[in-house]
Amino acid sequence: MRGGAWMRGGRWAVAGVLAGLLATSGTVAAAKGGQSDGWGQDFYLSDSFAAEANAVFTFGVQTDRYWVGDWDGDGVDTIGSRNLTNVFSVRNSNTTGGPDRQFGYGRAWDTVLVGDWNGDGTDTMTVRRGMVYHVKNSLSGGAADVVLPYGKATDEVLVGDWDGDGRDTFAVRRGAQYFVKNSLSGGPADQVVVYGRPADEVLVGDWDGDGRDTFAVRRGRVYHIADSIRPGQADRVVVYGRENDGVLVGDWDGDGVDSLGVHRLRPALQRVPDGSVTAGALAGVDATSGKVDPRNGRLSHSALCPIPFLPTHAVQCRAVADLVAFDRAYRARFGAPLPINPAPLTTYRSYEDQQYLWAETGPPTAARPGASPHGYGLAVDFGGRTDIEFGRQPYLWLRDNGPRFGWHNMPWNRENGSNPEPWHFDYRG
Ligand SMILES: [Ca+2]
Ligand SMILES: [Ca+2]
Ligand SMILES: [Ca+2]
Ligand SMILES: [Ca+2]
Ligand SMILES: [Zn+2]
Repeated sequence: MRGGAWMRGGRWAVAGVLAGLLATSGTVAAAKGGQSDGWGQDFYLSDSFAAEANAVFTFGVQTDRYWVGDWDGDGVDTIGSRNLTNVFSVRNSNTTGGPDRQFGYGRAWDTVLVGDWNGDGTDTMTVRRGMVYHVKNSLSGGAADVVLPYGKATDEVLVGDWDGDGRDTFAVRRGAQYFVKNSLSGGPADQVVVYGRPADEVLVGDWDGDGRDTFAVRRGRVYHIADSIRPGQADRVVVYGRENDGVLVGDWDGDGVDSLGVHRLRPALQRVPDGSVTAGALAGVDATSGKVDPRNGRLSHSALCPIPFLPTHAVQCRAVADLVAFDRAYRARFGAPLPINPAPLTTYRSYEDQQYLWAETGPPTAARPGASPHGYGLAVDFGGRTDIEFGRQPYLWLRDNGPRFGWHNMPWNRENGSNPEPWHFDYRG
């Protein structure tokens, strides 16, 4: 029932599906209703707004995306995931384990919203394609139950039960303005409200258990929670988790009150296998050759170092100092950390990870295992929560200043190159 998040439509329209998945912006916010914008299969859920998690478990794999729903109608919200294709897995308890149910729905890159569209107490998926919504009232594949146009293709959409009638509907967000609608139909909004700032990440939940969903604003690890839909001050301000966490909203204990949860990737060297190739064995290797090499993706932990400002990710130790200096210069210019994409596989990519991508997505989406420039720990992909686009900041600054620190957007990755990828930078220090 409760819950929601806003999603940007149409952000996957870039060349290269894997690039779309891992290396460019997608969803910007997260919670029940929308896809979590975070990554990682380790979950920390809290039933109160205390900083401590009371459910800690693992579900899925590092490249999965996540949603929250009450899949079995027992009043308890749990986690659902989608793999790199279109297969959804849902689990009905907030504990470590495999899926209770799996089904294929929609296409791999569809924007998916979760809600109780028919008020039967069970959450299901709606696929959004531009301004057309394909509503499904059961957890299964096949044709949608209802197909409806709604709003504009560029709208950011939130899901919630705004009037407490047990059915979830949409609210359209345009900047700091929210157009709340209590039915899945066209026509004017039932309520229009201004809340927060245009750039805020917004969550939806029933924070006080009155049956109606309202908004919360996330700024880093600080959440400003409002118990009614109205402008003005938050009713509560809470601090939870870490800045890079994906955030989730749900009623994890079935008491009628929504609370927060987070999920995150494990630290880099806990995730990647300890290979046998040492830094010395890589002398003279051209990391950008694109040729299959048995050393690629098999680096020893001794050659890899977590990135100090993004410890879920690693590069070769010899590149770290220059990356940190690059980060310092970026912060001085933009007031934010160097925007390395916090998705998995955007820095060092092990041979096992390359094999997994190859098996899941195949050519031409994935590089042949053992040929990825990421397999030497000397490449990073920018993006994720920051848009990296040719001709715009911060791409222009990264392109022009990266070489001072040994990091290059190579000619073939430039706008008119053979493989245009504004987000991909190689280390040539
Ligand atoms: Ca449930
Ligand atoms: Ca339902
Ligand atoms: Ca409703
Ligand atoms: Ca609860
Ligand atoms: Zn890359």
